[in-house]
Amino acid sequence: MGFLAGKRILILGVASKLSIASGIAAAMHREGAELAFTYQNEKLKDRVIKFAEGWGSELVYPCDVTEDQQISDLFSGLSESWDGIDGIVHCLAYAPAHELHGNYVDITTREGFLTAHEISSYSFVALAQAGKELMAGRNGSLLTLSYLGAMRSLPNYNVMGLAKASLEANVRYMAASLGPDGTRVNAISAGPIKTLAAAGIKSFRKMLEYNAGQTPLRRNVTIEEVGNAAAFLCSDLASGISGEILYVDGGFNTTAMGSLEQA
Ligand code: NAD
Ligand code: 0WE
Repeated sequence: MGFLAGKRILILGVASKLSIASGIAAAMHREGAELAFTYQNEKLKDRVIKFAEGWGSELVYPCDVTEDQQISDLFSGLSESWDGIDGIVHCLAYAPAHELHGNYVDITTREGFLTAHEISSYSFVALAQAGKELMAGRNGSLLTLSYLGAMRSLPNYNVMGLAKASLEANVRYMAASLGPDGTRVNAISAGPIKTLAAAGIKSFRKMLEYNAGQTPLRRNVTIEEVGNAAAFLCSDLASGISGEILYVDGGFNTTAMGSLEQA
């Protein structure tokens, strides 16, 4: 029996088979969880329904996190099939493309700043608020995905770094707020992975190569590795862990000068 047997977990952010959310769904399905999914827009609907089928799920709901109504409809829809939720996995982020290329101080706009923070950080607490009642008293777990750009500056990540810093603080405040209900809140800070969100980033390939060379493990991480850590954090094996940012990055964040091999 898998270590997530009997757990009901909602996953947001599947867009393709390369999505980190897909790696998480595969690991959680393997460990015996019952899963539900959301899609951002009609363009993604049929694709997510097909993926869900592959992971044994018929529970698929629309949810654009910029719409309060869609967030509230998501949980009323889900409550028709589930009398409780054991986990919510928040695997989404967005900043307008023009914010992610160029000199931070020169290019950042008020609108881009607000959009990045709304979609990438506010949405996490909005989902927690809407799902709170269904999660209370069942050793539930909330999980989100962050990136090292929250803690360190790096080229072009720009306002997304601020949004991830906000998201990580959100994890700590949500953990304090929901702890008394028995609900844990954590983040995984993943190393760079080539997903759809990454495909739009200029010189992402160069970054992946540099990152692999400077990482203790001398390689990049996979969505399977992030999936396994996510399954652990949402399971009772992690019952003592809350408010934590767990790095799944091959050790990259722990060095100051990873390697001189390619210097
Ligand atoms: P992805 O493109 O596969 O997933 C991003 C998802 O965000 C998509 O499913 C998209 O539909 C969703 N999304 C965007 N705006 C939305 C909205 N308004 N409402 C609902 N959904 C919306 O890319 P990914 O790399 O798997 O990203 C998942 C998470 O992992 C993000 O939080 C990202 O910041 C984080 N992350 C990615 C990497 C990486 O290198 N790929 C590294 C660390 C963390
Ligand atoms: O969080 C991310 C990327 C999230 C993301 C991606 C896009 C591309 C398409 C947010 N918004 C958008 N908007 C779009 O229009 N990552 C951790 C991956 C990533 O993105 C970078 C990185 C890394 C790593 C951007 C610049 C530098 C490094």
